[in-house]
Amino acid sequence: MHVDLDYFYAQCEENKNPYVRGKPVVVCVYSGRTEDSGVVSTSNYLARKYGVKAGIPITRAKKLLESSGAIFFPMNRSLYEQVSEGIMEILRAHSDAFEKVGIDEAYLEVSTRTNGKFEQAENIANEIKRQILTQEQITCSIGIARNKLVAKIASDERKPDGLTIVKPEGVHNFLSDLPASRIPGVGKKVEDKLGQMQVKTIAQLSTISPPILVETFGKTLGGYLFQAARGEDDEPVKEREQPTQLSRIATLKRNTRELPEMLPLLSELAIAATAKLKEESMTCKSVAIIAILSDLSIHTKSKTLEQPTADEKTIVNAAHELMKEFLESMPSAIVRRTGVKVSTLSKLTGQTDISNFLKV
Ligand code: TTP
Ligand code: CA
Repeated sequence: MHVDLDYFYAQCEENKNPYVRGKPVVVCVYSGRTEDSGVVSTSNYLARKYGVKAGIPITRAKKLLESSGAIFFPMNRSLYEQVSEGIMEILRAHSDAFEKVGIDEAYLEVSTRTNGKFEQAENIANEIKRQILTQEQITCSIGIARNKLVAKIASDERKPDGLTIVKPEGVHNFLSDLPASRIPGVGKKVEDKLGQMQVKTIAQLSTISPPILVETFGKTLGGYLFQAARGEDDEPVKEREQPTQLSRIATLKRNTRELPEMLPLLSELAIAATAKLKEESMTCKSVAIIAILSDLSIHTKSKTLEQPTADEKTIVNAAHELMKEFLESMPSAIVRRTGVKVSTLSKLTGQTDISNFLKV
């Protein structure tokens, strides 16, 4: 089973700001250079009717939506992460094995609990939809098939609030008329190359011989396309391994050893690392700063916290303190890039822990 949340960031904003319902909603990543510079992260389906979708410049979105009453939100990643976390808990509870592949997407192995019966999988899918809607007011689209590839293509078939079941005997029919671009991993570049080979649909792709695919796309991608066109995929649903450390690193606007000049970026990185930690439902016991100097030498300085935490303030303060100590210990250091690393991670388990954790 592949579950994909519908227009996810925009749906979170609709729930948080009910006054926007019925209007085009656009979630933006502002770059901060000028008032409207940046790109669209996602939009609700109404905004998409005006041609506004992920990746287009905000200025263009504003033109397309002129006098439509559209509402623009800056990206609020920690809100989306909290909503996602609640949903992932629901999904995990309905699976034999669970693989989260992004903030709004996951694969669920349900073969054992359904005895391989698609009807039972359908019941589970409906129950999942009901629980996500009740608990988080979010709709999702689900695909069910005998492997991850077809399940993923299926979840994208009827959006929003879709449920598409492709039984093994129906795979061929299901895939045949779909554009080859519906195969995960087939982006603009591959699509263009296929176009030059007169390949538009998956059925047409399945007529191309392996040597030609390998010659055109290389062994890995060529081999993948050959199998994908036939709906073949034997990747298991993999429980993701827990990370043991997380870091965020970025380049300063200019090389410096002035602490006040570094603090905004350092805070931003600490906040981003904390957000990731929360997304993974983890805490850290150690915090480190990374300093890459103008001569490109790499230095780190770390400290152990009194107790495991996922508290943003604690982690930001620790990073500030460490950078101050580092600069004092290296009087000639001129910093070019800086980073924050959290380590000695542990997983928060159980519902009570997680709800406590969200209050942090
Ligand atoms: P998607 O699942 O691609 O898109 P979506 O959930 O907004 O819409 P759909 O109903 O078609 O599934 O991406 C999930 C989230 O990831 C999305 O809400 C915002 C974010 N995102 C970006 O920030 N930039 C991007 O270019 C894309 C594609 C997504
Ligand atoms: Ca989605």
